[in-house]
Amino acid sequence: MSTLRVVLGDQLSRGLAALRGAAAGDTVLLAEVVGECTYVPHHPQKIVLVLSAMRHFAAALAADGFAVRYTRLDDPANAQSLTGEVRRAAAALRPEKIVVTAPGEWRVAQDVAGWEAACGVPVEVVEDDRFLASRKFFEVFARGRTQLRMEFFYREMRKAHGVLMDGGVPAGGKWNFDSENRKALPKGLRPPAIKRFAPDAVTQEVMTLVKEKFATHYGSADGFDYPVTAAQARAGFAEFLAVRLKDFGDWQDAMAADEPFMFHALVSAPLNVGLLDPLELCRAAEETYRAGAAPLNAVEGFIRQILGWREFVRGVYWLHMPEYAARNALGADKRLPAFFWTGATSMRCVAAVVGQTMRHAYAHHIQRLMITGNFALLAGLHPDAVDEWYLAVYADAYEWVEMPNTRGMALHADGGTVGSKPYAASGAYINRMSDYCGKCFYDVKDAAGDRACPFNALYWDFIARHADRFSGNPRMAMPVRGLKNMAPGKLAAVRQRAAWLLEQMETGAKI
Ligand code: FAD
Ligand code: DLZ
Ligand code: SF4
Repeated sequence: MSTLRVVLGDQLSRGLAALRGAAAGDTVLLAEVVGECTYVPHHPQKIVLVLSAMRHFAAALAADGFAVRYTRLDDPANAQSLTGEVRRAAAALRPEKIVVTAPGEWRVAQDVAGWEAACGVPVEVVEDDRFLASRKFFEVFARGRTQLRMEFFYREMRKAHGVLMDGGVPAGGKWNFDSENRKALPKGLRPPAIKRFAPDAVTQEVMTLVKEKFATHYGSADGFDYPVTAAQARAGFAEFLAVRLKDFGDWQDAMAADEPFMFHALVSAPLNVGLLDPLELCRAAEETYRAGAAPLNAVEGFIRQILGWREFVRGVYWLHMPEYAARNALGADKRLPAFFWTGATSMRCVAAVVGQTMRHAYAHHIQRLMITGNFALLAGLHPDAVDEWYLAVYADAYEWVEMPNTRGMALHADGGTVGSKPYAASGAYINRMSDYCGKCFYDVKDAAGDRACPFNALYWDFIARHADRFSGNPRMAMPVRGLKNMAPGKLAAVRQRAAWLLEQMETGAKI
């Protein structure tokens, strides 16, 4: 019985469920299609990463004896959609069955649901067991709980997978060392250089193609140096374990204008296309701790991101889609200001994060959450526009992970499913955790004057706009009290400044 085995661009794992049990006569299909490159205007480096990794993966499969059907983006016969390419392959090969691993995104799962009718061939969708929490596991975890909290899910995951456990108890006697992960960066501390990967001939060809086809997208393919094979991705991770992991915990939340990567692992992009395995990453980090080469606060912090947050947000996404995509609990309705796409703003923190995002298709978590995300939250930008931006600009962005982080964690638009309180912060937080403010046009200590930091005015305006809602949330008691204690004259001046800033943005003027 011949089977057509479809592998999507973020399913480039040799152990992929749809490849298991492949037999002589089967064909593996990979297709580069314009539809997947443009459903949002992806950063060219993200497209290069996916297409180059697909080409390398297909070549490795073919070398191992698989029959591979590969559609290039510039093939004149290309139908330019996943459904179109599966239909074309089914018509040419006449398989008795199509097998595909469950897609990561709701949008693509809807497409796959139409393949049987489109191709006239039975379609088997097999579970994506590269994730460590199955959808069933998450449903059982969520059942009967009024609130889903990552921390409780994470503990279940640690126990279920035996990660950082000493018998029945967590290593070091504590589940979570988050409170030891919030240090500001001391002056003069320079993170080590990152291992990057010079494009080979395959990648260079893809870069030329992408530059030609997607010239209008934000950012450039130039400077692309992501890993595009599993071997490269493992080498990049090995370097993180050896050089940066020991400091990851201490400076996880720190930001610096000239240091886009700090002590982060840079594994999300290769991990999300399937070049790395999440459990292997956690086990390797744990071994580093057990060997005494990295402290527990760093290792636990790293494992929590992968075994905890990454699996948790995926669980939330599939539990609540498709209605999650329409949530807008705070009624945010403003347009995305142009500086998200250009970086042309006098706010040094925002300009730095947008600038490095443009150059590298990367920003680390606190930059995404507390600079661009925080700004979008405070200014009341519409979640659809913010989601589109995050999905387009980061090399690691797929809706299953992007949306709960953006709409949920950053914008609180999901009403508290992902986080129990909004991550709203004024300039004081940014000043404490970064070196952005010292050389900024704005004054981080001021909230109402002409040069007052926009984060300050927008912060208090945000708390004031939603004071009724937040007064019922004990975790928001402090800012609500702060608002009540503010002299009425001062509050009026601050809110006037916020109104002016919002108006400037609405008219497209620079702030
Ligand atoms: P490190 O800081 O070294 O962390 C290690 C790994 O942990 C990451 O590679 C990632 O796989 C995982 N991880 C860490 N935090 C999270 C998280 N909150 N959710 C899921 N996984 C996490 N991550 C994506 O992979 N794709 C996205 O599209 C994405 N969008 C985001 C949008 C917003 C608004 C925010 C606040 C966060 C988003 N994140 C996203 C999470 C996080 O910012 C990135 O995973 C991280 O910055 C990737 O860099 P790194 O590999 O150096 O991570
Ligand atoms: C992100 C992406 C891009 C840019 N291009 C392709 C492609 O040409 N072919 C393909 O199979 N997949 C691509 N992808 C990844 C898909 O969009 C991905 O499978 C969905 O986002 C589901 O997670
Ligand atoms: Fe950002 Fe305000 Fe600091 Fe300027 S002063 S860098 S706008 S937080």
